[in-house]
Amino acid sequence: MEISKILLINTPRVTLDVLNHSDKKVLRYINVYPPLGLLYLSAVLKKYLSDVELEIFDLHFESLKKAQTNGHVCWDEMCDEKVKQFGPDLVGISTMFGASYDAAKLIGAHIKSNNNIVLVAGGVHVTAMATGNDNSLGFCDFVCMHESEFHFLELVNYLNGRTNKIHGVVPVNKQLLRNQDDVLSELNVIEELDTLPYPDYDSIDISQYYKIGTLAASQTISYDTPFATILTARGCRAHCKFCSVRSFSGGSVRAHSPRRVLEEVDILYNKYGIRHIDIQDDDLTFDKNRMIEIANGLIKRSYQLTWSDANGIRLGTLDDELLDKMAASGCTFVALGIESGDPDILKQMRKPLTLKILEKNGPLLGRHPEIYYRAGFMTGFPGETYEECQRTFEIARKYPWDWCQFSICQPLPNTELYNDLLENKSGHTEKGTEFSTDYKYATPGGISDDEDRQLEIFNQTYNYNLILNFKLNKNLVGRNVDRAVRDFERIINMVDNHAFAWNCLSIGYEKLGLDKKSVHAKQKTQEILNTSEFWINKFDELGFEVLK
Ligand code: B12
Ligand code: SF4
Repeated sequence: MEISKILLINTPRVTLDVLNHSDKKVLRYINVYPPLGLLYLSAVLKKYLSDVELEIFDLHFESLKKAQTNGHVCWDEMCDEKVKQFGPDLVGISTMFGASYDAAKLIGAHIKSNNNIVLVAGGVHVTAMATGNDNSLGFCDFVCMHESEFHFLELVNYLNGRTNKIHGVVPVNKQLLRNQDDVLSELNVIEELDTLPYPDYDSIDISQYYKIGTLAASQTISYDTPFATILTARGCRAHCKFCSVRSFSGGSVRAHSPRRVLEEVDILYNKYGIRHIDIQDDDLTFDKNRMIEIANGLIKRSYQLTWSDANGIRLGTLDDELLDKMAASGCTFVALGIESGDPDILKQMRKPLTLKILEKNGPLLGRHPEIYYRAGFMTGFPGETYEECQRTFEIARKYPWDWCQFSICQPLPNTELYNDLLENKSGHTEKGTEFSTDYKYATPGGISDDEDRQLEIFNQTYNYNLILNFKLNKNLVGRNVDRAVRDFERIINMVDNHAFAWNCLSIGYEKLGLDKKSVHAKQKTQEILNTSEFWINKFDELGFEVLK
């Protein structure tokens, strides 16, 4: 078999049900990120294999585009059409998280069943599945593990008979191996990131992404801002128990040089007209001087360009000098992983954060309000009590971030948390993948059967969200009403019947002197309350007054 044509597919992150049955307007606001991992793979393969043709098919982007123009989305048909038109010998599928794993399995199995094509899967989630010898991998022939630029290149060379050994690959279909010991267990780790070519931005229509969807940091840019994503470094110094970065990328940070980062920004800005960049790093500010050098380079360029880090920066790495530089260089949005307000839970999580760091650096944010801060909090960590959870709420209330994002603890495969739960409990854990998609409350003994406790965690978390982000929204009570209004407008774009958001909008518009809009928002609130007992009860339970 000769591999001369490769098709790389970005797996959709939303279900067919959502694509085909949602309000078209809502689909416009779904996150649609350029498939950065596939762009790196494409760049490396094109650099080293001049006789192989490669195309990227961003099925997430194409599905959303089709659904928004009233087309019926059928992945089988879309893939069949693409496979027929391009004629690949090998198809690569990316599976980043549990949420897209089912889709990857369906698409992979469909393509394999109808064609004589080698199917390769890669990405964080499938790496975790293969590490755990999960029995759901039958949809592919090989899994390329971890960062796969060179594992994938070597695999293609192996299949083409140019090498006899492969690193970083799990063979699912062993018949494709010439000898069973051709696979070596060591990984090919990319130590010097600058040796990688730039992501192959030419292989997708990157300047069109902003027309189809949004970024997680989109509240600080207008919807007509062309955006892209970059990765300036890989890995993270911390080892939070619930996070898979360490097991995927190793325990240190490998970084591109500031020169190289700025060159990539130049290309995105000048060649593709990009005006906002979201940085995907897990530990962007691991080296303050490096961050300042990048920021200085951006300032010097005087581009009409903004940037964000919605993946998360460590609060403990920030200081006035750094935040000044970041803001001056166009940073509009930073996410911060705070997770808990309880010192013991923070320790158990191995979060690189203490109450002391919070006390010292929390107030910093208020001194740099040009940047929008979204703080992330996790509830329901195994064994967490109601009172410990309540401390998270107090901390969330205390510091001047713009938005608090609450999530219920979700054990991700190939994390210490997940492995502990597997060890401590049988029953529910026979099928390990259940953890990855479930949002169930977890205890140290495994996923809880206690439905009352699950419900309590859910209600507590949901109520925190309604109280802190709506009823007591710091911007709405006077700090930055424009910013608050933008947030609530964004919410009703996605959830038109959110009565708290409409009530907040009526308050915000009134404060801004936008009387007509305020009246409209009041009417909308009232309309929802006329038909929804749920919202009537929530206003009542949380003591939120409807603006009359
Ligand atoms: C951007 C991002 C998102 C974006 C979407 C990105 C996208 N393209 O669609 C958004 C904000 C929407 C998002 C959402 C979520 N995310 Co996210 N996200 C990321 C983030 C920060 C960056 C991804 C990235 O671009 N990486 C850079 C590229 C270069 O790396 P890569 O994609 O991994 O690709 C490399 C390899 O994986 C491999 N590879 C990848 N694909 C393929 C395919 C083939 C064929 C081959 C051979 C190799 C290969 O080679 C590539 C090059 O080295 C990662 C963290 C991280 N550092 O990766 C988390 C991460 C992927 N997300 C994660 C999670 C958990 C989520 C959420 C479930 C969070 C939540 N609780 O809501 C949601 C998903 C919700 C949903 N229903 O869709 C986890 C996944 C862990 C897991 N096993 O599930 C990660 C790893 C973060 C973490 N450590 O916890 N996310
Ligand atoms: S600091 Fe963030 S990226 Fe690093 S290990 Fe913890 S959760 Fe993961």
